[in-house]
Amino acid sequence: MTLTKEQLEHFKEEGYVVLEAALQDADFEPVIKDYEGVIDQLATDLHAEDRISQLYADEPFETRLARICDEDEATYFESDTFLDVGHIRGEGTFHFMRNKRLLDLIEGLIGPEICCSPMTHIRAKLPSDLERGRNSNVVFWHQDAIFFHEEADTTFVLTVWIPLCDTTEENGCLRVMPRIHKHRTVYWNDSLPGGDWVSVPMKKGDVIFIHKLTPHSSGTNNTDAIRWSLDIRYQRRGTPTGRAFWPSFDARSHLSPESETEYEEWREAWIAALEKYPTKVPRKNRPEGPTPYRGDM
Ligand SMILES: O=C(O)CCC(=O)C(=O)O
Ligand SMILES: [Fe+2]
Repeated sequence: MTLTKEQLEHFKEEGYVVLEAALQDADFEPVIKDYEGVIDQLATDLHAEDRISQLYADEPFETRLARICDEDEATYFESDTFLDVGHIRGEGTFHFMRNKRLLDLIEGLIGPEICCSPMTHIRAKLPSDLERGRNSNVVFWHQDAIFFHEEADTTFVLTVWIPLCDTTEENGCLRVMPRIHKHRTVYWNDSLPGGDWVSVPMKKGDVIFIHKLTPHSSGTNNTDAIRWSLDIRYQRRGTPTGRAFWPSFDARSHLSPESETEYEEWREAWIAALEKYPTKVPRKNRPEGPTPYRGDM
């Protein structure tokens, strides 16, 4: 399936587009299997250290980590880092980033030469518990354009946000400000103007494409299950990712199919990169207020 004319038009006009039922349960299985394995190992380790009273082995993917975190505060606050895609380097997750259905849709905006950015995250938005000062993965309004280093300022980077469960206002679904991308402005720091926004509840299987100038956010998770999601960024092969210190990979190439990256290569590249740069290298010369965007749209 490719992007329809209407979907393309919606993206150009509104700065985002939701693609309903773009993926099937089987597409997610490799990712979920990777992370079920990670959480199982975590439970075993924490139980051995007496940090949790049981393994919660009967809990499904949607809740197991949340029950572990009910008992272990440190895991609640550290889950972001230790689960992240470059840290886990799961084979199923790698193959998901090259999922044919996904890339066919992305091709509609990027073209057939597709690079996958190292700015890829899995988010376990854990149940919020404000009384205990817990509020996992609440994301304030921002454009993704502010997260790249200068060399990618004119690159078109597409954010592909994919829920691994149904998302609702109650569990902290995504929210977007439509049409702000048309300002062609990057709003650094807190310079983003207020504006009308919409909640974007999504079903598992739906995918949203977000322009890097489209402000988005998400609130608290007021359920007792996890709002799992992936956010992956794609761009034309050969354009700078703005994260040169971490590995990008060629997800699809018609021109030189031999350049398409294999799993082992990607995994080794992450191991080497994290040894050198365990944390993100901050951007130099970060502008203070709004700046004009002169890049590709
Ligand atoms: O997952 C969220 O709540 C927000 C994620 C986000 O800001 C992004 O994917 O760029
Ligand atoms: Fe974002």
